Formats: sequence, structure tokens, C-alpha cells
Amino acid sequence: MSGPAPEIALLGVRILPECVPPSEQAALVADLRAVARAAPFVQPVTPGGRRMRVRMTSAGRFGWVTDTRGYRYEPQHPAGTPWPPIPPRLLRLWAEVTGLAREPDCCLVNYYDASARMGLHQDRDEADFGWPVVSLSLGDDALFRVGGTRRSDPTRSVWLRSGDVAVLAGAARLAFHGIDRLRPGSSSLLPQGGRINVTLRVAG
Ligand code: MD3
Ligand code: FE
Repeated sequence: MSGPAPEIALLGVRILPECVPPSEQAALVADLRAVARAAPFVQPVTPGGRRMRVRMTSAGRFGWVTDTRGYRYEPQHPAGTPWPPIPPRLLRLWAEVTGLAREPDCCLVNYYDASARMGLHQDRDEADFGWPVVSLSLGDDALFRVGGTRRSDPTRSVWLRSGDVAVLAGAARLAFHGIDRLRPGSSSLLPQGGRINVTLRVAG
């Protein structure tokens, strides 16, 4: 028997394996290249003064930024220019997987090189945690770890692959999560290798 890839539920996180087919993944990478031309990737600094391994940029009315002044959403790139609009293909993906009429106002784009990782954290800079977060993985496989709403809660891990979509809603919205490592060379989508993660959010 065959059919759609099964949905995985990991501590309340809905993972939709291979939600985006390869042809569409390539089109999304082209969309994101255009975003990065208008709003170049930066390697942000945490409030604690540590440079992040992940490179970031954003599209939409708000972009997520961090520097020694703190984590926050800003209407402009650190260079002082407005963020470009969210690519329509991503707005359609959001509508498809959430069923919501409300559009996201932030599209955070993370780029991981072979050795980048992201420590366990919660996403809590948004004004209303009632809105879901939608995540799309492109490029190399990444070991995603998710726990509960307390840092000390037990965690589970799953490999996210190119085209996988995760929907974070309900209790999972405030779950601790992070990326432990990539599997370099596991995808040929990005010619230079590495991984892009896109998160769509209602920030404002
Ligand atoms: C669980 N990004 O940008 S995506 C982030 O792969 C972030 O770049 C990771 O964590 C990445 O904040 C993980 C999956 C994800 C995104 C948002 C979440 C999981 C989440 C928000 C709440 C709970
Ligand atoms: Fe996060």
C-alpha cells in the first residue's frame, strides 16, 4: 500500500515529511536567494556577546535580530533597509499547512554550514504565542531536538530532511528545541552544501 508520507508527532510537534516536492524546493531556494540579495545574511551576536554559528536574514514586515542589546523583532535589516516581502510561494505553504486566513508577518531564514548548530532555546519574542510557527527545511539533513516547556524536560531527536515541514502549535509552541548537527553532503539541493531553515511567524 502507498499514499502520503505519514505525519510524525514528536512531543506535540507535527512533522510533515517530504511536504514540499523537489521541484518546489528548487523554486523556494531561488526565492530565498532573492531575499538574501535584498537583505544579506548576517552572523548575529547574542546578548551575551557570543557570535552565532548560524547566519540569518528575514523577509516580511518584521525580521528577528539579536545583538548585545537583546533579541527582538525589527522592521529593518541591521543595515537600515526594509526587509523584502515574504515570497508568495511561502505564503501559500503557510495557508496550506495552517488553514489560517491571517498571514505571517515574519519569515526568518537561517543558514547552517556543515559545522553550525543551534542550542536548545524557546521562541518567545513574538507578541502572541497563540499563532503557530511553520518551519521548512531545505538542503542537508539536520538532527532536530525537542523537549518540553522546561529546559530540564526530557528531549527527543529526529532528523529533518529537505522538504520536511514542522508545524509548532499548542503546547509545542513553547517547547525547547534546537539543532544538534547536520549530516554534511546528504542533499544536493544547495550547490555549496549546508542547510536553510525557514520559519514563518506572526511576530507583531
Ligand atoms: C519548536 N530554528 O529559528 S526549526 C528558530 O532548524 C529555530 O533553524 C531551527 O529554532 C532551525 O528559532 C529549528 C523547527 C522549529 C522552529 C520553531 C519552533 C521548532 C520549534 C518554535 C517552537 C517550538
Ligand atoms: Fe527556535
